[in-house]
Amino acid sequence: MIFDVITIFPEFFGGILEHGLLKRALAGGQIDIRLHDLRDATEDRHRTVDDRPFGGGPGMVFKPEPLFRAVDALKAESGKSDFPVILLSPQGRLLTQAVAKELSEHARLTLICGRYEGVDERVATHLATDEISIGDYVLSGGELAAAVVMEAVTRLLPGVLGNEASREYESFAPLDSSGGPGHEGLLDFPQYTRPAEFAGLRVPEVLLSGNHEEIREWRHRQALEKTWRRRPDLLAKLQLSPEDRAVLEELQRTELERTNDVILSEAKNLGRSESSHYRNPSLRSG
Ligand code: 4HQ
Repeated sequence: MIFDVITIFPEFFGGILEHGLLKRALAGGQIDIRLHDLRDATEDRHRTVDDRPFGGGPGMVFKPEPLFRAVDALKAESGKSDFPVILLSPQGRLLTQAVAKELSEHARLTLICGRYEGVDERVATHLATDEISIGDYVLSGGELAAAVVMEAVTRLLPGVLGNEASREYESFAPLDSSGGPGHEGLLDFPQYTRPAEFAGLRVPEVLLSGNHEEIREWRHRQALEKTWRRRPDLLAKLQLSPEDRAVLEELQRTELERTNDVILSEAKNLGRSESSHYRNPSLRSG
């Protein structure tokens, strides 16, 4: 995979290329990251990349010409023009594991990093083939977002992860991994390591039991329950087994009972604090 990154801050990427996964993938030849200083695609003496917004308003906007020129140079150099050109922006489609997977299937990706108030809209409409956002918050530049895209995509490339199996166990593992030991779109089950007791906190007994079948079931149930509590939106997209659906129905029932108990005891407390005249006899406690 070749990543072409267009930025006014190529030095920004120094650190992340020298550590961890990206460093290893660079060394292993699975990826090449080519940093392009947008100012090299300017033609004026001051290497101008920005200008004031038409219509007024604060801040500056990236001019279209240097960006079009920079991408044209990549097309000329590669002899191709069919690679994705991605503008990082909060208006883009959200980066998900599925989007990362889709991007990882290309041989080459161009990432455009904006700064300031944004980028002339003609870049989004007539140069970029895709706009991607890494989340609903505001960054000062596209560089961090580009780094996130590169990391998420690189981990999916063949031969990059030392342990090919471990990816399957994680949150957001590909949905088509059924049949394997994967957790198919669920959040991670909790992990523990030694010591078995720390500050009075014990590791769940089942994990120390050595019973691998029970451990597998426990982990799956933990993943299911955590996903149900924290990310029900993820569950809605999954095809659950009848066993899993039974587990969720049971969770729902016990949760409902708990809520009812809370409401009932609050109602009783209310009754106690008000005049006995208005007290509902059915709520009166013993
Ligand atoms: N940006 N996901 C760059 C973002 C962003 C995001 C705001 C992109 C500023 C100039 N990019 N502009 N969120 O917040 O990708």
